[in-house]
Amino acid sequence: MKIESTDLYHVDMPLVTPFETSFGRETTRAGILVAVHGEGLTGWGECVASSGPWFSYETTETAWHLLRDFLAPALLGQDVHGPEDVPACYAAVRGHPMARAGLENAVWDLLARAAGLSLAQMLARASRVVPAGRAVPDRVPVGVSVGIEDTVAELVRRVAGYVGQGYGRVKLKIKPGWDLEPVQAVRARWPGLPLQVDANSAYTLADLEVFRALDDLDLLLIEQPLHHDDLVDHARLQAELETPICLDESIQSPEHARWALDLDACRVINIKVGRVGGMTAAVDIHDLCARRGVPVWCGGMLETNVGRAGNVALATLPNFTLPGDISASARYYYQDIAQPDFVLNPDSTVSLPAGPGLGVEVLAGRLAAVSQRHLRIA
Ligand code: OSB
Ligand code: MG
Repeated sequence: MKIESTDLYHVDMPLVTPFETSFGRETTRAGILVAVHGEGLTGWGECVASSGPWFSYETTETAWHLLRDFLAPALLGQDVHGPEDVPACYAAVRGHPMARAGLENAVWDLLARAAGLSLAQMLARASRVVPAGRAVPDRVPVGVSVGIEDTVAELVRRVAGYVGQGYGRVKLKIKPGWDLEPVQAVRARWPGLPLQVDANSAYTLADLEVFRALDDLDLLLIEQPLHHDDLVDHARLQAELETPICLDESIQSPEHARWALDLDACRVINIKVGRVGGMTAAVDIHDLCARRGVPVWCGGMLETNVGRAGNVALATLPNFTLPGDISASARYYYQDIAQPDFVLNPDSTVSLPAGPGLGVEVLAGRLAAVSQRHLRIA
C-alpha cells in the first residue's frame, strides 16, 4: 500500500464533565486526528497529546510539529506492507510517542480496511501469544475513571451516578490532600466494588503512610503513585505493599516495560497506545506481560470514538484481563466526530463495532466544526 497523503486536524472539544487530575482540571480536550490515504482508502488515527505538557512532555503543538515536519513526510510515498513497517520509516526519531502513535495507528486502520479485516483481527495476528483460531471477543470489560471533585459528597454522588449506569469498576484520581478520605468514603459506601486509584505521579516515598493506609482498602491496584520517570522508587514502594502498583506514565516503550518487570517496580501495566508510540509497541508490551504472567489493562486519554475504537480493539487481546478506562462515548463528548457511539452494556462491557478497520466512520462536517486547523501533507 503506497501512502499517498496525510491530513492533520487539530481539534478541541468540550468535555461533558470537566476532568480533574493531580495536574489540573480540563474542561475541553485537544487532540490531533490523523488521516492517511492510499489506493482510494482512508485510515484514521488519534494523537492523544493534550494542550499542555502535564501528563507527558508532548503537547498538541509539539505533536503537530513532529507530524508535519518529520513523521508524515517520512511516510509519504512509502510502500507499506504491514503496520510494523511504519515505525521503521522514522526509526531515527527519538521520543514523541504520542505523535508517532497517531500516524502509525492510522496506517493500522488503513491496512485493516484494505484487507477487509477488523483492527482486532489484525492485532490478534500481530500478537505472538494469541492462540491460533482464538475467536475475537465481541465485547471488552470496562470501567470509569472519576476525576477529583470539590467535596467528598460530590464525589460519592458522581460515583453513584456511574455505578447506577452500570459501571462495574471505578478508578478514583488522588493527590495529596485528596486521598484517604475520598477513597475510604467510596469504599465504605460500596464495600464490594472493584476500585482502584490513580495518583498521576503526585507522591514520593515520604508518603509511605498514605500508601500503607490505601493498602488496607482492597484496591485492585494503585496507578503511578511516584515520579513519572521513575522505576527504582516504585520498586521500593512495591516491596512495602500488598496492592499491586500499576505503572502508566513510566512505561513509554516495550523496553521500559521489561525494565519495570525486571525490577518488580509494578505488578500490573496500564497500556495506553499513545503513550507507548502505537499499536505495534502496545502489542509487544501485551505479549511481554502475558509471557511473564503480569496482567494488563487498556488506559484512556479521553479519546474521541476514533481513539476509543482502537482501544476497544486492543483490549480484545487475551492478557487484557482487567477492565479498561474505556467508558461509553456519552461520558466524554456531546457529539463525537466519529460514529457509531460506544454504549455501556449491562455487564459493564462495550461491544466491538462491526466492519473493517476501526469500525467507526469520521463525519466530515462534525470534524470540521471542532477543527482549529487542518493541514494536508502530499
Ligand atoms: O492517568 O489515566 C490517566 C486522562 C487524561 C490523562 C491521564 C489519564 C486520564 C484518564 C482518563 O484517567 C481515562 C479515560 O479516558 O476515561
Ligand atoms: Mg493514569
